[in-house]
This record gives sequence, structure tokens and C-alpha cells, in this order.
Amino acid sequence: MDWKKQVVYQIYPRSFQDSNNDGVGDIQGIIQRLDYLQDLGVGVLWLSPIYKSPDKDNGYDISDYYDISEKFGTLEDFKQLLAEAHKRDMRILMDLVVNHTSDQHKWFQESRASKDSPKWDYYIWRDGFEGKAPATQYGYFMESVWTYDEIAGQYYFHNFAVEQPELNWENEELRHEIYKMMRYWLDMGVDGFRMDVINLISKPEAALRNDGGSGAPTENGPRVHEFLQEMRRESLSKYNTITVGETPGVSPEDAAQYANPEGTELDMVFQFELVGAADTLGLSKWHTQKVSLADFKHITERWQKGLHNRAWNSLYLSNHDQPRQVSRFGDTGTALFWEKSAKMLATVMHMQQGTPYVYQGEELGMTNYQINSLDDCRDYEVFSSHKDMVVDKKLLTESEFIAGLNERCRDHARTPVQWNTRKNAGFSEGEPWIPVNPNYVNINAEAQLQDKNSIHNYYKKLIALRKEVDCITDGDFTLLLREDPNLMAYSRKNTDTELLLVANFSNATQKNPLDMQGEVLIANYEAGNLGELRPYEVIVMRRKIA
Ligand code: TEU
Repeated sequence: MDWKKQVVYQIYPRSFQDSNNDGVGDIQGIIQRLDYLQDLGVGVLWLSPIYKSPDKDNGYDISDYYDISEKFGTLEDFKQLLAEAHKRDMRILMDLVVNHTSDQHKWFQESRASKDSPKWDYYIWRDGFEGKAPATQYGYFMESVWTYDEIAGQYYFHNFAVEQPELNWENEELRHEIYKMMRYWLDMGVDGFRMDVINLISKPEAALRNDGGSGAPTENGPRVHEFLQEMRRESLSKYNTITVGETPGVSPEDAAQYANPEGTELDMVFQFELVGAADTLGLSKWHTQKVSLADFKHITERWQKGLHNRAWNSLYLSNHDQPRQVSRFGDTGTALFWEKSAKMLATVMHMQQGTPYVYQGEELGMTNYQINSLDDCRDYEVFSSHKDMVVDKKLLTESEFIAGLNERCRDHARTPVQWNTRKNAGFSEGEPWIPVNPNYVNINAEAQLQDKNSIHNYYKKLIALRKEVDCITDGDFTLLLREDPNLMAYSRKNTDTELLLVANFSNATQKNPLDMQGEVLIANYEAGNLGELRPYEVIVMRRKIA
């Protein structure tokens, strides 16, 4: 299978399909929907974590790397899923969360028990500085990165939740434990991994200093490439895999090394510049800011040109940590613009070089839900940042924070997939663990499968085009109409074909200044006057070149 012509579909298992009606999605639910995914045309499935976990961070806090959470099923269910997926020529990527474990993991239990424990050094421990935490650095969830552990009598380091202590990758024995665990899943038939915050595993000394200072970020630390190369040698190189690293704070230069074409580290990485573009403007992700089209364009160009012939891009606007893309970058104001803008955004992403990632429900144009109070939310980050920003520091009022949640909360992505108009959108007969978006009566898979003009059927076309048109995978990239405030345009060119894409990001008709030669490859409106673009219209032209 040439995976560069495939599209990856991300499943967030607890919100995908519940088969036993306990309100939580599960592995048998995924198996029930494999035909749906095969029909969509995706060749690779990435599952967010399904390992044993106390679920402080929805499975990203793993307490046993070798077993499946009873919420999702059993190892036998998982093996059945592998077999059923492989039968349909689909590959399965597991989420690999090895920057940290749960505090319930037996390693942490043994580590904290005593400095003499053989596992003590598996985690990052420091004495306090003058009776306080070693540094005042804040982590991703707006909490101190150091927490005092009564049992150990020391502070441990964590970028994420208090219950997610970070592993000490300097410890060689620990590293080999991880590679062994990877081989266990690969031997079972898993086809690769999406690696959670993998560029955080090597900590720069400045991040851990014990002097009461302000710490430093832990991204792209000094030994990270060495560790990934070792991981490749000890586990991945023995198998035929696909790997993608989640790497906050990477530049195209970093990415070119992580995803180098010699294949010594990873196949591709997720960059955060596009989905994080608005964050740098405000004080935090909860200070609402829209990503500007100018940023959208130049970041796209920077990565498309930056990695061409140097590494492989991953293309995404959505995942389980991001709000719904049509709500964020498109328009949900009218039913028409909702549909057109969802298709437009998909086209802009899928016509680029790299691997597109479709997040569950994106192919239906699922939207954000209405959050009225903290009771509507489930995510750890909501509560930790509410405490920090509203209660402790008073940087935002309650209503400003709720407004921020409505734009950026991770739970928008985590509401159940909307399958049909039956109870709870066909997700579960039981009480879902998180609210169902009430718009499922209008937005659901069953209705869209029957409508040939649906967003779903449009995604199907995009996914099929990638397999047919080589220029989508190998063409070079040129950004056009750089200064236009409403239109985004680019061309892709290989030796025999040129693709020209032009997209209207506004809700008004705009003049199209481009010379539209060739045939229409895909478009989200019926054919019209090529001299103008209707609201959220996108057109891709294809022409043969000598
Ligand atoms: O995310 C890490 C990450 O860098 C962010 O997406 C982060 O969750 C976000 O900025 C918080 O606002 C990964 C997982 O995707 C995420 O679900 C986990 O919570 C996190 O690591 C810890 O495992």
C-alpha cells in the first residue's frame, strides 16, 4: 500500500460508537462502522488511546501499556478489530503516549515509594527550592509543572495534568521498556503509531532547574533525535509501519529532521502553527481570536514549500484537541454556508502535499456545540484553566471564559458522532458520557449518505482523487493572490499536470482574477461564471502541461 496516497481517519473511541449502551464508545462499536469507513475510502485509522487508564485526561494517562481499558473492551476485541480492518485493507495506528504515564501506573507507584527503588529514576524528581517548587513554570493545562508528592517527599515534573507524571528518558532501561512495549503491539499486527507530544521526551536542563526560577519549555530537547533514532532501530525498523509524531512548537526545519526522507526517525509530524496561529495574539487560547486568512495562507506556504522534497507534511485542521473546523474557519451561520464552507476547507487541505487527517465527524461537517456553563464540559483542561485564569488570577471573567470555551474548548471535538436521527444520534441507547450536539437532527451520517451533494460524499471524492491524481501527492506548490483579503489560491505542478485551486473564504461573491484554464477537477458549486466566486466557493482546475 502506498500510504502517501491514503487519507488517515482519526477515531476518538469513547465518542465514536457505543455497542453495549453504557454511554461510552467501544471497540465493537468501531467494528460495526468499518464498512462505513471503507466506503469513505480512508486507508488508515488512528485510534486515540484505548489502553487501561483512570481517564483523568481521557486515556492520555495510561496505567497499563499492555492492556485495553475495560470501557472499550478486551484484547480479544482489539485483535478482532485488527483482523477486520486488515481484511478491508485498512491499517491501524495506535496512540503511543510515552512522554508521561498515569500516576496509577505501577512504575510510578514503585518510583515514588523510595529513592532506592529501581524505578525511582524512571520519573523526574527534584527537591524543592527553599521550601517551594523548583521553578514557577506553567504547563499546558495552566498548572505548575511541579507537584509535591507526599509519599516520595519530592516534587515530580509534569507538563500536563497532575496525574500525568513525566518519564525520564535519560534512563536507558526505561527507554528499552518502551521499545519492548512497542514491539508487543507491532507483533500483534498494529501498523504504526501516532506519538503523543513525542518532541517533549528529552528535557533541556533549563526546564528542570532547581533554583526557583521560571523554568523553560521542554520542546525539541537536546537528545530527542538520538532517542527517536534509537527507537527506530530497536522497534520500528523491524516492521512495516506508518508513524506520525505530535510535535508542538516545531518549525519546518525541525520537521525536516524528524520526518527526514532517510526514514531514521518518523514518517511525518503534526505542526501547530496553523491551528495555533491565533494563540500568539492573545494572552491564552481562551482569549478569543480568529486566525486571519493572511496567516492561514503564509503558514500553509511556509510548510508546503518548506517540506517539499525534504520531508512529508501532515494536513489537519481538526483533531480531538481542536474545536470543529467548520465552526472555527468556516461559517455555520446558514445551512448553505455551513455546507459550502465545510467543503471549501476540506478542498484547501486535501489538495496540498502531505497526508490529510480526517477527524471523526469532520466528513459530516459536525460543528461546535453550545456551552452555557462548566457543567456542559468534561475536559480536564477546562477546569484547570478556569481555576487559574478566572478564580486565581482573574485574567478573565466567568462570561469571557465561557465565550472562550465556546470557541476553543476541546470538548467540541469530543461530542458523539452523529450517525442518524434516533436517540442520542444513534451513538448509544444509554446516557452518553458527554452531551450530544442537538443539531444531529439535521447533521448526521444517514442523511448524508443518501444525498449525493452531501459533505460526506464530497469527502469521498476528495479521498478518491488523491489516489487517482499524482500531482496531488508529488506536485510542487506556489501560493497565488498573496495579498487578497478574501481569496486563497495556489497551484500544484509536476512534470505533466498543473492544478490550480482558488477558494473564497468570505460570505460574499468576489471577483476571480485568475485565468482558469483546463477542466474542473472538483468544485463545491454547480458550474457558474468562472470570473467570480460565490460565498465560500472553491474550484480546482486541472490542465495538462507539455
Ligand atoms: O496534546 C498535546 C498538545 O500539545 C496540545 O494539543 C494540548 O492538548 C493543547 O494545547 C491543550 O490546550 C496531546 C494530546 O493530543 C492531548 O489530548 C493530551 O491531553 C496531551 O497530549 C497530554 O497527553
